[in-house]
Amino acid sequence: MIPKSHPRYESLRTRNLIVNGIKEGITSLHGLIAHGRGEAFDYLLGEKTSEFAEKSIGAGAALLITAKNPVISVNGNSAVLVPNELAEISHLLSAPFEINIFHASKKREIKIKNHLIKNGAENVLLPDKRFKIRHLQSNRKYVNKNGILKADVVFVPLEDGDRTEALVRNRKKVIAVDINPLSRTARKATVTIVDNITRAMPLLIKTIKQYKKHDNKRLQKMAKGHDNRKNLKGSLNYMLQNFP
Ligand code: PTJ
Repeated sequence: MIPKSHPRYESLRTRNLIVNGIKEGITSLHGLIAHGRGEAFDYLLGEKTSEFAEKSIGAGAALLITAKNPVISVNGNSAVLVPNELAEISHLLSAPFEINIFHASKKREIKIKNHLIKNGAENVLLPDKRFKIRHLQSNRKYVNKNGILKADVVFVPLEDGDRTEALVRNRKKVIAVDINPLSRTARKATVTIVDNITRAMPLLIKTIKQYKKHDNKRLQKMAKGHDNRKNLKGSLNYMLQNFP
């Protein structure tokens, strides 16, 4: 049990989530490496959400609300770090989940699904070998026909390199959460939220609730006006200048 007074409480809490996720067979062992990389970038952010991330959260919320068929793609890291928040977003948007993992394992897909359901999710889809997206060689090309296949907007909280690019080439808009502004995912997504997923998700929920009151035209304009490249540059400069 970590005392809340510990100066690194939040960091230790999230480490434990990943470690427990591995013990429970939800998170891949590689998830540890991904998490460590995330922690290093979070130091550069001063473990705070920047104004650039706030901007992307706004654009991402606008894109998600105005999507016809939004879907939330989940892997072994996001499932254990923010399951309740993901479930809340899914309810707010009436968007299904689709499990899509890099380190292929049917067993882990089912474990992720059950973990999401235990945390309030309802509609959780699994990939189906009868359907695939183009421009992707790996196992991740298999998708569900009621999820990623028909989606116009895919929310990808935290993942590795080549799939975002493939999703975009399949004419889908992608909203990614990636604390590394230099990653392939960050550079290829339509909207990248450069922040720790644990801070970004509550803010995204708050923004979706607020923006649901706006009309669609205004939201579409906001989403269209987002310049991802400029935002990534801003995030990177923020990190470089963040020393006291
Ligand atoms: O469950 P699977 O098999 O799909 O595997 C999931 C991981 C994450 C292990 C897999 O997708 C992978 O290997 O990812 P990468 O290539 O390590 O990339 C993960 C990205 O997420 C990196 O750019 C990290 O900086 C970033 N990241 C890690 N932790 C966080 C994060 N971004 C936001 N919040 C975090 N907490």
